[in-house]
Amino acid sequence: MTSLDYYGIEELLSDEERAARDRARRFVQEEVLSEIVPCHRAGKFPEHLTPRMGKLGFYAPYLKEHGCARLSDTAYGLIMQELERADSGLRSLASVQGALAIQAIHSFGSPEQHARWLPGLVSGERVACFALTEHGHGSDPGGMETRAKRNGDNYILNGSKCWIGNASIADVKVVWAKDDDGRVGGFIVEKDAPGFRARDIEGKFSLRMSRTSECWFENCRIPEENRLPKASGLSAPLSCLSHARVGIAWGVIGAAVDCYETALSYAKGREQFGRPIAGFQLVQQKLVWMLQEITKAQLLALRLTRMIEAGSARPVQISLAKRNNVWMALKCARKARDILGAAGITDRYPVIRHLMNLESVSTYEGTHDIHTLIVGRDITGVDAFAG
Ligand code: TGC
Ligand code: FAD
Repeated sequence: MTSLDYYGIEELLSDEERAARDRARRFVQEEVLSEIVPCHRAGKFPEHLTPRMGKLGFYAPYLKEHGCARLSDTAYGLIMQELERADSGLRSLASVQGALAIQAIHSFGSPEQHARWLPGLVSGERVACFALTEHGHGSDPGGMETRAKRNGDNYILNGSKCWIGNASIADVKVVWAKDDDGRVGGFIVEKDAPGFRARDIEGKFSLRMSRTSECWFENCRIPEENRLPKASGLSAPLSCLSHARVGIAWGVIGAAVDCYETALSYAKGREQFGRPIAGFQLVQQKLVWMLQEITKAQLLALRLTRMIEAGSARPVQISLAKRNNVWMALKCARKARDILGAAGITDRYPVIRHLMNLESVSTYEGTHDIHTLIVGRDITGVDAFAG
């Protein structure tokens, strides 16, 4: 299958990276595409894909231990691109399970915690969530109100979280809460922990093929050994976000390419005024804009993961890539929908679904404007978040 590659990015990839991408592409074509429209309409994730994606090594594939795939960061990005080409909800599952939950336990857990939780999560036999956002604290997670109070050999968790992917079904919940010293810590809440309850958020027009929940902790007792010992302060969850934002910067290219290819093919086949609409200058302008911005986004994403592989990337550079590439993909989806005319509002074509999904992607993992201010702080030295 050919795909948009105007500047020969293919030549810059290793054989292993191409193989990882092709494996993900095959999985999407053979096992996912036929499921998407019914699942999207029903507002359900095809749960049987969770262990299948684990088997294929899609969760935190850049990690080298605990059964992870030991691939490059670029290969990770390419896998996310193929998943999001199908649906942002599919990539989201891999982001939450891998780059957020597995990453948190891997970075901040003890060897015993690694052995206890990582194998089941990497294989996808167990489902994880990453609970940072609260009802009253989204962009400012540092203001979180959830508390973990020490009580003998336990912690007592009180508070709530909102907009959490898979929280209602997760076997392993990575929950961020402040301890008695007011420091942010990471706590593992296991399935059926007394005092935990969750409810799925209904009525979503975006990311419908993904479960999103709100949840509450009411005197939820968890043993001391469920605290991640190396997580101390807000930088712990924020460092996990960096890994997921890299996956998003690559992933949304997949959604944009799908929109571009759908619009190009439609424009060549659709006739108005006696000729294909692809021949009209205004339509060509939209298609060329998409091609141009996708190509720039590909080069940005590739350079970013090459810097990560070399150990030289800074979190602000990840912010810039997340910000630019999601913005680019949303604009592509919007232009593609326009080119499809009335057909663009139905799920006979993937474009309107990508467009709605990308609205979530623009908000989560730091909104477009929050990333503006993160980069703005870096280049000006002035902190727009300081009160
Ligand atoms: P600030 O002072 O900036 O930072 C606090 C401490 O954290 C460090 N830090 C980072 N460390 C590692 N990686 C990063 N990306 C980091 N960003 C900051 C920082 O150096 C500092 O360390 P220290 O040692 O000095 O304490 O804190 P602030 O309160 O001013 O933060 C503001 C801001 C905007 C940067 C931050 O809070 C932020 O990123 N807000 C956006 C929130 C967000 O992205 N939430 C995502 C929730 S998870 C999610 O959406 C999952 S959806 C997944 C899916 O389905 O795909
Ligand atoms: P707010 O922070 O209330 O922001 C509202 C508006 O105000 C935005 O436009 C924002 O840019 C703007 N704004 C805020 N502060 C400033 C400022 N200082 N300057 C200028 N503008 C500002 N979270 C998790 O922890 N785990 C998950 O698994 C998860 N999954 C999600 C799945 C979906 C589908 C969605 C939609 C969200 C998910 N989130 C998750 C939450 C997500 O990270 C937050 O929605 C996001 O961080 C924004 O927070 P908010 O929605 O509370 O918006």
